[in-house]
Amino acid sequence: MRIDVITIFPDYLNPLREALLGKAIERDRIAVGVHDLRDWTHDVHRAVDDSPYGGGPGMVMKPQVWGEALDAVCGTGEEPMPRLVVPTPAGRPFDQRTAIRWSAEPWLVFACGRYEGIDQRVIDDAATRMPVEEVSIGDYVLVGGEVAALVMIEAVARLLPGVLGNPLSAEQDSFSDGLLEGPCYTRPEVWRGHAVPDVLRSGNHAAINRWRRDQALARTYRRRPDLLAALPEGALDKADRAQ
Ligand code: 6GU
Repeated sequence: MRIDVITIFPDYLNPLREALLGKAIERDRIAVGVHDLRDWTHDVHRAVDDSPYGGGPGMVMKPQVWGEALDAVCGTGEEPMPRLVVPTPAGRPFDQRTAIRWSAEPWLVFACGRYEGIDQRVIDDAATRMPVEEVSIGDYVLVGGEVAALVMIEAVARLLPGVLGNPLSAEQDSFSDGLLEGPCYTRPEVWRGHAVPDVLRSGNHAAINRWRRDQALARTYRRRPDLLAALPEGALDKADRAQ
Protein backbone atom coordinates (compact mmCIF):
# COMPACT_ATOMS: atom_id res chain seq x y z
CA MET A 1 0.00 0.00 0.00
CA ARG A 2 1.12 3.56 -0.72
CA ILE A 3 0.19 6.36 1.74
CA ASP A 4 0.75 10.08 1.12
CA VAL A 5 0.10 12.85 3.62
CA ILE A 6 -0.16 16.56 2.77
CA THR A 7 0.30 18.93 5.74
CA ILE A 8 1.81 22.26 6.77
CA PHE A 9 3.61 20.39 9.60
CA PRO A 10 5.48 17.48 7.96
CA ASP A 11 7.40 16.78 11.21
CA TYR A 12 4.11 15.96 12.93
CA LEU A 13 4.11 12.75 10.89
CA ASN A 14 7.58 11.64 12.08
CA PRO A 15 6.07 8.96 14.38
CA LEU A 16 5.16 7.09 11.18
CA ARG A 17 8.83 6.13 10.90
CA GLU A 18 8.88 4.58 14.40
CA ALA A 19 8.19 1.12 15.74
CA LEU A 20 5.70 -1.07 13.90
CA LEU A 21 5.05 1.37 11.06
CA GLY A 22 8.76 2.07 10.60
CA LYS A 23 9.38 -1.67 10.32
CA ALA A 24 6.59 -1.98 7.76
CA ILE A 25 8.21 0.80 5.69
CA GLU A 26 11.66 -0.87 5.95
CA ARG A 27 10.16 -4.17 4.83
CA ASP A 28 8.35 -2.43 1.89
CA ARG A 29 4.85 -3.40 3.12
CA ILE A 30 3.96 0.30 2.97
CA ALA A 31 5.49 3.27 1.19
CA VAL A 32 4.91 6.64 2.87
CA GLY A 33 5.32 10.11 1.38
CA VAL A 34 4.89 13.26 3.51
CA HIS A 35 4.48 16.54 1.59
CA ASP A 36 4.69 20.15 2.80
CA LEU A 37 1.60 22.01 1.56
CA ARG A 38 3.62 25.25 1.41
CA ASP A 39 5.65 23.78 -1.47
CA TRP A 40 2.64 24.71 -3.64
CA THR A 41 2.41 28.38 -2.58
CA HIS A 42 3.73 31.11 -4.90
CA ASP A 43 3.77 34.21 -2.68
CA VAL A 44 6.67 35.38 -0.49
CA HIS A 45 4.66 34.72 2.68
CA ARG A 46 3.81 31.17 1.55
CA ALA A 47 0.24 31.82 2.74
CA VAL A 48 -2.08 28.84 3.01
CA ASP A 49 -5.08 30.51 4.70
CA ASP A 50 -7.43 33.47 4.31
CA SER A 51 -10.47 34.90 6.11
CA PRO A 52 -13.83 33.16 5.69
CA TYR A 53 -16.53 34.38 3.29
CA GLY A 54 -19.57 35.29 5.37
CA GLY A 55 -17.42 36.37 8.30
CA GLY A 56 -16.81 34.66 11.60
CA PRO A 57 -13.76 33.60 13.58
CA GLY A 58 -10.73 31.72 12.33
CA MET A 59 -9.21 31.20 8.91
CA VAL A 60 -9.95 28.94 5.96
CA MET A 61 -7.34 27.09 3.91
CA LYS A 62 -7.02 28.53 0.39
CA PRO A 63 -8.30 26.45 -2.53
CA GLN A 64 -5.54 27.32 -5.04
CA VAL A 65 -2.74 25.89 -2.90
CA TRP A 66 -4.66 22.71 -2.06
CA GLY A 67 -5.73 22.31 -5.69
CA GLU A 68 -2.14 22.32 -6.96
CA ALA A 69 -0.98 20.07 -4.13
CA LEU A 70 -3.67 17.46 -4.84
CA ASP A 71 -2.98 17.60 -8.60
CA ALA A 72 0.73 16.96 -7.93
CA VAL A 73 0.30 14.22 -5.33
CA CYS A 74 -2.84 12.43 -6.60
CA GLY A 75 -2.57 13.09 -10.36
CA THR A 76 -5.21 14.69 -12.53
CA GLY A 77 -7.28 11.68 -13.55
CA GLU A 78 -5.39 10.06 -16.46
CA GLU A 79 -3.61 7.47 -14.28
CA PRO A 80 -5.09 5.42 -11.41
CA MET A 81 -6.18 7.76 -8.60
CA PRO A 82 -5.97 7.28 -4.82
CA ARG A 83 -8.74 7.32 -2.23
CA LEU A 84 -8.54 10.80 -0.67
CA VAL A 85 -9.13 11.06 3.08
CA VAL A 86 -9.84 14.45 4.65
CA PRO A 87 -9.67 14.33 8.47
CA THR A 88 -12.22 16.73 9.99
CA PRO A 89 -14.32 16.78 13.17
CA ALA A 90 -17.28 17.33 10.78
CA GLY A 91 -16.65 14.00 9.02
CA ARG A 92 -18.33 10.60 9.19
CA PRO A 93 -17.02 8.50 12.12
CA PHE A 94 -13.89 6.45 11.43
CA ASP A 95 -14.16 2.94 12.90
CA GLN A 96 -12.66 -0.54 12.59
CA ARG A 97 -14.88 -1.27 9.58
CA THR A 98 -13.46 1.80 7.83
CA ALA A 99 -9.93 0.61 8.64
CA ILE A 100 -10.67 -2.85 7.18
CA ARG A 101 -12.20 -1.33 4.03
CA TRP A 102 -9.25 1.03 3.47
CA SER A 103 -6.71 -1.75 4.12
CA ALA A 104 -7.76 -3.25 0.75
CA GLU A 105 -6.87 -0.02 -1.13
CA PRO A 106 -3.59 0.26 -3.06
CA TRP A 107 -3.20 4.00 -2.37
CA LEU A 108 -4.49 6.43 0.28
CA VAL A 109 -3.83 10.19 0.40
CA PHE A 110 -4.51 12.16 3.60
CA ALA A 111 -5.18 15.91 3.22
CA CYS A 112 -4.58 17.41 6.67
CA GLY A 113 -6.30 20.73 7.26
CA ARG A 114 -5.62 23.24 10.01
CA TYR A 115 -7.55 26.37 11.06
CA GLU A 116 -11.31 26.22 10.53
CA GLY A 117 -10.98 23.87 7.58
CA ILE A 118 -10.25 23.62 3.86
CA ASP A 119 -12.34 25.58 1.31
CA GLN A 120 -15.14 23.09 0.49
CA ARG A 121 -14.58 23.46 -3.27
CA VAL A 122 -11.25 21.63 -2.91
CA ILE A 123 -13.09 18.55 -1.64
CA ASP A 124 -15.95 18.89 -4.15
CA ASP A 125 -13.51 19.31 -7.05
CA ALA A 126 -11.33 16.34 -5.98
CA ALA A 127 -14.49 14.20 -5.75
CA THR A 128 -15.03 14.62 -9.50
CA ARG A 129 -11.82 12.61 -10.11
CA MET A 130 -11.36 10.29 -7.10
CA PRO A 131 -13.22 8.78 -4.16
CA VAL A 132 -13.15 11.25 -1.25
CA GLU A 133 -14.10 10.68 2.39
CA GLU A 134 -14.31 13.31 5.11
CA VAL A 135 -13.85 11.44 8.39
CA SER A 136 -13.66 12.18 12.13
CA ILE A 137 -11.86 10.06 14.73
CA GLY A 138 -14.23 11.00 17.58
CA ASP A 139 -16.46 13.59 19.17
CA TYR A 140 -13.84 16.12 20.26
CA VAL A 141 -11.92 18.80 18.39
CA LEU A 142 -8.22 18.61 17.52
CA VAL A 143 -6.13 21.54 16.26
CA GLY A 144 -5.51 19.88 12.90
CA GLY A 145 -5.90 16.65 10.97
CA GLU A 146 -2.32 15.40 11.48
CA VAL A 147 -2.84 13.44 14.68
CA ALA A 148 -6.10 12.02 13.31
CA ALA A 149 -4.22 10.91 10.17
CA LEU A 150 -1.61 9.16 12.36
CA VAL A 151 -4.39 7.35 14.21
CA MET A 152 -6.09 6.20 11.01
CA ILE A 153 -2.84 5.20 9.27
CA GLU A 154 -1.83 3.05 12.25
CA ALA A 155 -5.26 1.39 12.39
CA VAL A 156 -5.06 0.57 8.64
CA ALA A 157 -1.38 -0.44 8.52
CA ARG A 158 -1.62 -3.05 11.27
CA LEU A 159 -4.21 -4.88 9.15
CA LEU A 160 -1.85 -5.26 6.16
CA PRO A 161 -0.27 -8.68 5.58
CA GLY A 162 3.20 -8.93 7.10
CA VAL A 163 2.93 -5.81 9.28
CA LEU A 164 1.89 -7.41 12.58
CA GLY A 165 4.17 -10.16 13.88
CA ASN A 166 1.20 -12.37 14.67
CA PRO A 167 -1.69 -12.09 12.16
CA LEU A 168 -4.07 -13.65 14.73
CA SER A 169 -3.71 -10.49 16.87
CA ALA A 170 -5.62 -8.50 14.25
CA GLU A 171 -8.30 -11.18 14.03
CA GLN A 172 -8.84 -11.45 17.78
CA ASP A 173 -8.71 -7.85 18.88
CA SER A 174 -11.49 -5.71 20.28
CA PHE A 175 -14.25 -5.01 17.71
CA SER A 176 -13.46 -7.99 15.47
CA ASP A 177 -16.48 -9.78 17.01
CA GLY A 178 -18.28 -6.56 17.97
CA LEU A 179 -17.24 -6.84 21.64
CA LEU A 180 -14.50 -5.27 23.76
CA GLU A 181 -11.68 -7.64 24.71
CA GLY A 182 -11.59 -8.79 28.31
CA PRO A 183 -8.58 -8.57 30.68
CA CYS A 184 -5.28 -10.37 30.03
CA TYR A 185 -2.54 -11.63 32.38
CA THR A 186 1.06 -12.86 32.32
CA ARG A 187 3.55 -14.11 34.95
CA PRO A 188 3.90 -14.01 37.93
CA GLU A 189 0.91 -16.00 39.19
CA VAL A 190 0.52 -13.64 42.16
CA TRP A 191 1.68 -10.01 41.98
CA ARG A 192 1.29 -7.58 44.93
CA GLY A 193 -1.26 -9.97 46.35
CA HIS A 194 -3.38 -10.11 43.17
CA ALA A 195 -3.73 -13.60 41.69
CA VAL A 196 -4.32 -14.53 38.05
CA PRO A 197 -7.83 -16.04 37.66
CA ASP A 198 -7.64 -19.81 38.30
CA VAL A 199 -9.41 -20.77 35.08
CA LEU A 200 -6.57 -19.32 32.95
CA ARG A 201 -4.12 -21.75 34.61
CA SER A 202 -6.48 -24.75 34.42
CA GLY A 203 -5.42 -25.93 30.97
CA ASN A 204 -9.14 -26.44 30.17
CA HIS A 205 -9.42 -24.62 26.86
CA ALA A 206 -13.19 -24.87 26.57
CA ALA A 207 -13.51 -23.30 30.04
CA ILE A 208 -10.92 -20.64 29.15
CA ASN A 209 -12.74 -19.70 25.96
CA ARG A 210 -16.07 -19.52 27.81
CA TRP A 211 -14.52 -17.37 30.56
CA ARG A 212 -12.95 -15.00 28.03
CA ARG A 213 -16.23 -14.64 26.18
CA ASP A 214 -18.08 -13.91 29.45
CA GLN A 215 -15.48 -11.31 30.44
CA ALA A 216 -15.80 -9.64 27.03
CA LEU A 217 -19.59 -9.57 27.34
CA ALA A 218 -19.54 -8.19 30.89
CA ARG A 219 -17.00 -5.49 30.02
CA THR A 220 -18.90 -4.45 26.89
CA TYR A 221 -22.16 -4.32 28.86
CA ARG A 222 -20.58 -2.01 31.48
CA ARG A 223 -18.44 0.21 29.23
CA ARG A 224 -20.07 0.19 25.80
CA PRO A 225 -23.74 -0.86 26.00
CA ASP A 226 -24.15 0.79 22.57
CA LEU A 227 -21.95 -1.96 21.05
CA LEU A 228 -24.07 -4.74 22.57
CA ALA A 229 -27.24 -3.12 21.23
CA ALA A 230 -25.68 -2.98 17.75
CA LEU A 231 -24.77 -6.71 17.56
CA PRO A 232 -26.47 -8.46 14.65
CA GLU A 233 -29.30 -10.94 15.26
CA GLY A 234 -27.86 -14.31 16.33
CA ALA A 235 -24.49 -12.90 17.46
CA LEU A 236 -25.14 -14.07 21.02
CA ASP A 237 -25.53 -17.81 21.79
CA LYS A 238 -27.56 -19.31 24.64
CA ALA A 239 -24.62 -19.30 27.07
CA ASP A 240 -23.94 -15.62 26.20
CA ARG A 241 -27.52 -14.67 26.96
CA ALA A 242 -27.33 -16.47 30.33
CA GLN A 243 -24.72 -13.87 31.34
CL1 6GU B 1 -10.31 13.90 11.87
N1 6GU B 1 -9.70 16.34 12.70
C1 6GU B 1 -9.73 17.31 13.61
N2 6GU B 1 -9.12 18.47 13.35
N3 6GU B 1 -10.35 17.22 14.78
C2 6GU B 1 -10.95 16.05 15.01
C3 6GU B 1 -10.94 14.99 14.12
C4 6GU B 1 -10.31 15.17 12.95
N4 6GU B 1 -11.64 13.96 14.64
C5 6GU B 1 -12.04 14.39 15.82
N5 6GU B 1 -11.65 15.64 16.06
